Amino acid sequence: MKEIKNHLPLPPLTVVIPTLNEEATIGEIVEAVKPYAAEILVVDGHSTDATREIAAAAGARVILDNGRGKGAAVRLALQEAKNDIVVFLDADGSHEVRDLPRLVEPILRGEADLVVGCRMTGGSDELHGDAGKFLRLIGSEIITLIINYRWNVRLTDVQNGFRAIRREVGLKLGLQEDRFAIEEEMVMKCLRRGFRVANVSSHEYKRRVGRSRIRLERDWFSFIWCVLRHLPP
Ligand SMILES: Nc1nc2c(ncn2[C@@H]2O[C@H](COP(=O)(O)OP(=O)(O)OP(=O)(O)O)[C@@H](O)[C@H]2O)c(=O)[nH]1
Ligand SMILES: [Mg+2]
Repeated sequence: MKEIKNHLPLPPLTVVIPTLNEEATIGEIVEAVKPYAAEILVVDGHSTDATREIAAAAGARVILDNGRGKGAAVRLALQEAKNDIVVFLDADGSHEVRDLPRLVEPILRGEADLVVGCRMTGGSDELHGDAGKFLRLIGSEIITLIINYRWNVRLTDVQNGFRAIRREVGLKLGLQEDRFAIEEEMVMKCLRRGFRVANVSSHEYKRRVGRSRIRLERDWFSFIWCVLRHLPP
């Protein structure tokens, strides 16, 4: 158990950080999660910069994904993780590491199987300010609404990559998405199987360096298609 001031004691956690060319930030992210993690697993998408070397030098276990995308990395991480609770955190500095204890608390209290950090209530620097961000915000809200009415829940964010899941649950879901739709697929498959999903507010910062790996034209289609495919009873 790790004692964290003002929070429930943390059992051993695996913190998974998917990376693709994140040499500018991966070192400090690994350092930042150390107080909370029993295992730090960096799943790398064949970076061509020094991401893997920096992550390993900072103390993370580094493995390679199959080259198909972040979703493939998430699926591999669930298999490889050594602990019962797995936390996912991006490598670009956009997630608030200090929120990690709050993120896992609903699982520790036995109230949830999957907890997703919520940018709508926690605030986001990525979803406001220009037309592209506005489209991401509206798209994300619509997907959340559809899921809420389909499963009669009242979630506030289903796409944020900052999340915690019971490993046993994650492995039962039969996740298939290779790219970024993995996040909403995980939520929908949990709801479909009767697992409990919760949100916890967490601020999203702008990616610190480099550019997003999401390509709106390709990935928004896969986001919408993924929702439609999993809706029928
Ligand atoms: N292993 C692996 N990680 C990836 C891959 N693509 C992206 N990532 C990582 O997944 C995380 C999320 O990717 P981002 O490009 O930041 O996507 P995003 O956060 O939706 O986009 P921004 O909001 O613009 O940052 C980052 O840590 C990336 O390095 C991949 O193919 N394989
Ligand atoms: Mg990002």
